Amino acid sequence: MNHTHSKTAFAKAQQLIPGGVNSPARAFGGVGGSPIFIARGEGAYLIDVDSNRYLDYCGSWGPLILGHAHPRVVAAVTEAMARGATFGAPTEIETQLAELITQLMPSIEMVRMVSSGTEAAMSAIRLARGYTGRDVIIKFAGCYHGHVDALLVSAGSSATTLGVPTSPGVPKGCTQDTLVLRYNDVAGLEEAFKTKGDTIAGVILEPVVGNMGLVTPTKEFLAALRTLTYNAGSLLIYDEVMTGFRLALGGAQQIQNMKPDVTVLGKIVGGGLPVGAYGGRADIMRKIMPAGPVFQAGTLSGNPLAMAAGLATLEELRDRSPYEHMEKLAQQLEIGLTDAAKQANIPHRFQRVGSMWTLFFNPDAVTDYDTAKKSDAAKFGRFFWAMMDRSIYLPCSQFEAAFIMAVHTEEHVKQTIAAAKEALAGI
Ligand code: HOZ
Repeated sequence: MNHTHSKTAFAKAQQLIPGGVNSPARAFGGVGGSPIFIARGEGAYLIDVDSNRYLDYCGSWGPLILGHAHPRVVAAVTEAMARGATFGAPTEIETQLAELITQLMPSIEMVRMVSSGTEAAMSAIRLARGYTGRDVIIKFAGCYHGHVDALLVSAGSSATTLGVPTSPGVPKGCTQDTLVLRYNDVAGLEEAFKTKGDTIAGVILEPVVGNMGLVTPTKEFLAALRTLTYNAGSLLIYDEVMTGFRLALGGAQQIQNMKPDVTVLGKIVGGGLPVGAYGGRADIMRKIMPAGPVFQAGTLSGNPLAMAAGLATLEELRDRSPYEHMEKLAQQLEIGLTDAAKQANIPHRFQRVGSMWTLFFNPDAVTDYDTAKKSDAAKFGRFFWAMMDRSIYLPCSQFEAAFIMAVHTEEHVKQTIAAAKEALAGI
């Protein structure tokens, strides 16, 4: 496959943009080689600047559940743009999107829009601290909540791919109140609450982890999270940036039958435009300025274009529910890729919830950060490029989830399985 234009574009970008990219996850650091530069997207396909066409399982890392350039989203954004890009004053569409979010996720009684998942997570922990008057936040190793100083410790996603335990530039003071525990470790959680319960403002987690590859919580872990936070007066914060509106209309909390106090949203809620949001119980959310004392602000928060993209996306998901379709395809993919890996004699674990999945090059179940890190990332890199050679675009790291989109078809899945058979046999 010819990548000449991508290579030239990357060389130029590296002179002007650190590392040639505006976010490290896309630099192909976990798989080697240089990133392809994208010219456009069409439904389930990405087309690069060398006119190569790929079947896409990254979907811009999750937001594009409806596929690229979905007509309803394009129309909504085009109309909004014609009315004006931003006013820095309230618009009715912000309330419309807020209303739909509260209908789809009943634990969210009020919601505040921001411009990224990072901003939403940062604001949610400030709110937890402001609401409880306590400082300590518990996070879990391998979960990623954006590049918030206080949460950039043992973080997943590109921090894991690139081996960054804690970034330079994050002062010790910013993380001294962050307690990092092991995902799925009930005893560790109980111990933390026993010794420090009255200092814990909140516990933040990905309720199904996408950022160390796909990792699921145990029932016991979820039950302990809810009970311990409730009893200690701490807030349970669900980071549903990846899972929100994806695992079900009501997110991971719907399929887990959980009621977090605060939920962090991003990706799908913006339909591909830069949006984050955080919401929860009304008594908690009323602590946010100007209703309450916890400060948080943003010129482009609730931006009309972004709201239009998010609203059109959520309405489409509500009206045409693609979840069964995606589940069926995901099951077929799981069976096909698992068989292909077995035939090639490759130690593996295929882990999946709904349309989120990871093929771990790991003989054991991946339940936390330590087991995730035992995966053979070099082998994943070879698999990634072998799939690229067969026109399949996967997230470029072993430590990320891949996504089925509503526009994928059975034919796409068959093509992917056939490609994987060849790819796995050759690595
Ligand atoms: N949050 C995305 C999935 N882990 C990564 C996107 C990025 O860092 O560019």
